[in-house]
Amino acid sequence: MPTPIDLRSDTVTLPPPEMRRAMSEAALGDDVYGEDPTVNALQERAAALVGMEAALFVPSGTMSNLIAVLTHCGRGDEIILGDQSHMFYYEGGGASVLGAAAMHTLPTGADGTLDPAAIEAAVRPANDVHFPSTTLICLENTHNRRGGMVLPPSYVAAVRAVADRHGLMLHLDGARLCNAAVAHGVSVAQAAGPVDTLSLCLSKGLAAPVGTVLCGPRSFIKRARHWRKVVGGGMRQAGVLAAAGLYAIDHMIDRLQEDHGNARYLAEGLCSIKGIALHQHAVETNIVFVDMAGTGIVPQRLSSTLKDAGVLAGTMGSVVRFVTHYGVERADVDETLSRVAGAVQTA
Ligand code: TLP
Repeated sequence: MPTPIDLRSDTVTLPPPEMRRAMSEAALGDDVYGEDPTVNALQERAAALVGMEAALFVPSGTMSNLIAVLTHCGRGDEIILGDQSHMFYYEGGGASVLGAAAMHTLPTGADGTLDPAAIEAAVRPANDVHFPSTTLICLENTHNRRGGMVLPPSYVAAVRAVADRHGLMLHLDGARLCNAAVAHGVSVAQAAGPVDTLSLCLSKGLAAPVGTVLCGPRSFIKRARHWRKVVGGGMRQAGVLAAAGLYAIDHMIDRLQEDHGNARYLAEGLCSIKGIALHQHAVETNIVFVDMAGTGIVPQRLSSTLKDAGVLAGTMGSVVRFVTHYGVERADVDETLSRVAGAVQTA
């Protein structure tokens, strides 16, 4: 049995040795009192990175998006977001279940965008007892279920204009915002565009073991701090984890380019195997969706067939997701291609 190559997600990344060292040497305090110097340093560093006033260190991307909703919305408010967004699709309906906000979904384009005109049309008329009141628009960059597509800043500006016309807040799920910045060769702040608040994950391609930063205006972060405590995200000597986040920001962003190159190379190789076709608009960052229907392997057996060949990937029917990340070298991609080709041939 060959050692499996794990391309299920960039969440599987392990911290590099220097990151572990930074964790073990971190200065610590009680962060619920606001006294952990390493957490405070990470929050300042993250806010500067995204060009915002303040940031809050939280355990996960899911919790960060939930806290954003709890802070922006009241009971019975409505959020406009994509039907393929992580916040709608993969977060257990938390915005509604725990946040008491309705989710008004719009079709997600192949490039991860929502049509600004459709967003505008979805805004509820004010002062009508029938309707929830629209308060928040959410975007996602890069877009997970759209194969890591990057939202152009001009698009975010168009959505900002809609938000401003109706007095709405704009939140960005920027779990992989650093991938977007590196792909377009711009700063992380530029990649974010004119949003009010954003979540940026440290534990995906940046390889920290845990953690997300919720960023926004100082007054918003002050209120978010309360909601973080309410949902149980107030951690104590969290500097052990924040040290990994600081290391991630300082050392792990530029190398994402390598993951993007590997993803393009992987996509080209996969598509040269008979029966495999690209299942996304373009490969812009580190996520690759292919459709393996043409191989004749029945969808129910796809995951186990690949696993038996030594490749771990995510399957959704005949569509398979591969994610490149820290710890996966070009040689591993070559090996993946030969294992997939072998699996397809013998199936
Ligand atoms: N995404 C995970 C799974 O949940 C699907 C993955 O393997 O890609 N926003 C986006 C855009 C994400 O892709 C994810 C994780 C999150 C938020 C949630 O982050 P965590 O796992 O830290 O709660």
